[in-house]
Amino acid sequence: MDYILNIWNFFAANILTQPAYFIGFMVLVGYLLLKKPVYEALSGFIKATVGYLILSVGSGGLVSNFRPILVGLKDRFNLDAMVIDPYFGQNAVTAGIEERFGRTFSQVMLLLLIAFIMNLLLVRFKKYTKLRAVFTTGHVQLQQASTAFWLILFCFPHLGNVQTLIIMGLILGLYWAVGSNLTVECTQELTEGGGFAIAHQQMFGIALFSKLAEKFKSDSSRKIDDIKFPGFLSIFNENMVSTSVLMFIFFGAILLVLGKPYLVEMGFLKESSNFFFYIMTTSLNFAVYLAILQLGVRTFVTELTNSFQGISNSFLPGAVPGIDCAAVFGFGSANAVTVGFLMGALGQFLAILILLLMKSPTLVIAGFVPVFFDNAVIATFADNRGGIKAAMFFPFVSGLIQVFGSALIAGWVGLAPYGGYLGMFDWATVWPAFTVIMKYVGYAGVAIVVLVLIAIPQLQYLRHPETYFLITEDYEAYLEKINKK
Ligand code: ASC
Repeated sequence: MDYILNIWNFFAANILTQPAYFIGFMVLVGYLLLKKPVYEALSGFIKATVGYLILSVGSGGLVSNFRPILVGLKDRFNLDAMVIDPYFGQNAVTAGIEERFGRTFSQVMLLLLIAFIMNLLLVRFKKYTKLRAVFTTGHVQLQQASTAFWLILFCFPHLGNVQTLIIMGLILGLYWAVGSNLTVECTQELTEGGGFAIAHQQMFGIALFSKLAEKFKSDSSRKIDDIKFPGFLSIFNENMVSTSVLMFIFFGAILLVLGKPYLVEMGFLKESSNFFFYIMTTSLNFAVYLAILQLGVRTFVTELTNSFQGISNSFLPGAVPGIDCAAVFGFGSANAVTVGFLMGALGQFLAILILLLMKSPTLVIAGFVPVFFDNAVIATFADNRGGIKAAMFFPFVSGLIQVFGSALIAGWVGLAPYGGYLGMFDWATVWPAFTVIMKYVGYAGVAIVVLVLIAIPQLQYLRHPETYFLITEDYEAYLEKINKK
């Protein structure tokens, strides 16, 4: 048994929780199952892994460069506030779990095993479960596992370790399978049969806003990239230029507020450096990392789509892999990313102002990851279905919800004093709802949450039984069928 557990720990630590290798590994296995020569499978492994690592350079660069700027506002003004950001959220759980519940979360790898196997089984039996996607974004799974651990202990503080593990495995495994499954239709549409779904932290949000965005569709609604600015404004037609200009204004304003002395003190720039050029370089770097990220997506997505056929043919018929939300930045209107980020930031800042004015006991600082990744993704999907108005409106709404939802839940469950909360859209909406149900209804509440999650894919299926599986199995045939209708 120990031996098997060691192998699992090795696999979990080095592959499952390292999306680059996990994606590479799936590509390798997929190509081998398709009976491709070994050298082709290896080359696929390398391309997919390198592509994913490129994507990580892009998204990591965005996170590490721009998060300190937003968080700086907290330090600069001595605010006693919690940061909504997955990494801060994870740290807060680690810092508080012992003090608050007398526990440590040592079994997280075991939890991942249970939840992952559950996800595979749910998809394997898709005839009954109607679930079509496997969650593969390991670093996000770890962040979610720690927050879920806290929320579940908050509801059932006296639960034994084994029981906690079972409840978490059940609910998290279902959330991963059901959430990523919810994104199948809109992602296939956006990527024109890209053959993947989203496995991240705003899956219910994507499904919800994609649905609502349809209401914005009219004969005159245009997608962001269809809008062509005339005259001097035409420079905005170029994605790299518009991103740089808008980020210069946005981050320039924040950096000016922070002031050069503070930034020098924090080691962001040297006393002798020119402040204007520092702001300029920082803002232009945003476009740089975005371009890197998109290159990464282009490099691995095709490999993944082609090779996953092998896995789905052999083990998981009609399944798609659920991957990082940043993968959609390679599709749809390029400027949707910038628009979503800015509108989401507007929503978050407005919500924070309202919290301040209402003297809320829990203050929130906008974290870069929720503001950027959630809202840029929501904008990309909303733009695809409903055009520019949807792409502006929904990220704004999401920004408000992220702040209010996180402030309420983190204040209530006692995470706020430890400085952070996950803060992504589903964790400011769906998970707080689960927590309320479980806290007040007890074990029957667990049953309710599980039943609701199980029911969601069934309802999706009932709405379109004839094309539900076709959309992942054969996208061309799916298109033909809906076009005929
Ligand atoms: C997250 C998280 C990240 C980013 C990244 C986006 O939730 O923890 O590092 O989003 O996955 O590409």
